[in-house]
Amino acid sequence: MLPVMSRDQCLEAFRKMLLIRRFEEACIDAAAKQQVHGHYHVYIGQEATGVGVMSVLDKGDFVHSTHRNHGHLLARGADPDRALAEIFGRATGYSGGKAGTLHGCAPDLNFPLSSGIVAGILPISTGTAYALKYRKLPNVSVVFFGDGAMEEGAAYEALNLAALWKLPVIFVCENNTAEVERKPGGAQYHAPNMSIVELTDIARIMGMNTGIVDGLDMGAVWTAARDARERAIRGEGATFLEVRTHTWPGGQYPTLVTGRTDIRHTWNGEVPAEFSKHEKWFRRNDPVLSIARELLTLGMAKQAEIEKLDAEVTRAINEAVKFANESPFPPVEEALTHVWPH
Ligand SMILES: Cc1ncc(C[n+]2csc(CCOP(=O)(O)OP(=O)(O)O)c2C)c(N)n1
Ligand SMILES: [Mg+2]
Repeated sequence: MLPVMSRDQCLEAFRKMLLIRRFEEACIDAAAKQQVHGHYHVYIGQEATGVGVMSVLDKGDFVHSTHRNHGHLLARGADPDRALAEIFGRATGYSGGKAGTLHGCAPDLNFPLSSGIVAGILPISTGTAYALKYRKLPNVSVVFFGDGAMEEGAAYEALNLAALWKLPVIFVCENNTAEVERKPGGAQYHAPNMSIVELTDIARIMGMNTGIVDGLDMGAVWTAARDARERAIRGEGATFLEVRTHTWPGGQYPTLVTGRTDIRHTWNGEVPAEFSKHEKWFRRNDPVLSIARELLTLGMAKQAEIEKLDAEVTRAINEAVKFANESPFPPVEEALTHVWPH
């Protein structure tokens, strides 16, 4: 429920969610035109998680992400022009076009990197937390990762050290397979193969604070992240949050199978006939529509305000697409700069 946040905070958080949604839709369009090269992953369906967590962070906190980093970057306040230019491989991107979609970062926002290696980012974020503690800084290290990371050895090593050394980390495990009934060994193509049922049990037996949060409930995400941050700053160590969302049906090879989000579905309750087999997405699982409905129901925003926000955000993303397309590719002579030889 939203009321734990002020009206201004709610509207700003919702604006960021919409920005992410329009950005990802633009990426899918661009990929269809071969403007995004190689495989990429979008954050559709998980917007309330990144935005909810990021809303409680301080400038001095550090954020780390994965192959699914676009939404985290924008939620942290990244410039959509530079973020999209990076995904397009252009010289004006955050990493001069060399990081692309998989290694999104914004160093000026204390967002040092994302790793495309599943679970590879957990030890790095734990190292950041160690540095914060060593320097006695009043900040936290936040790391986003998928449920799939819990199959990997690197995750266990990072969780162990974070627990042992009481490091200021917030581990945000984005379980985007909430609809899958977890059974030991019962993997499905998009859900990990685990010997346990509850992912939080792993962190709990290490002595960490844990929580399971509904990823459609931005207020709950916000509260859980705020409490985790406060504990970490008090020296009480790391928290492991599992945030559950339902798999967006267009995600595997990103395709707009639920259409371009029509914000009017918030109040007209329509499920367009062409998308009827994804009815649940429209009625319940889409966090953008779900939060918009909450804003309306609670009287925090009117239809016209929501439409205005959407128009502003759409304009900003159209400009980002233009900026990215008009930006040059990095010069060939720079192919070997800013890379490590091996
Ligand atoms: C170590 C490693 N193994 C396999 C892959 C291939 N891979 C890329 S994304 C992905 C699924 C990851 O699932 P999850 O962590 O739940 O993230 P989600 O895509 O669901 O957000 C896999 C297996 C990889 N990138 N790194
Ligand atoms: Mg997953």
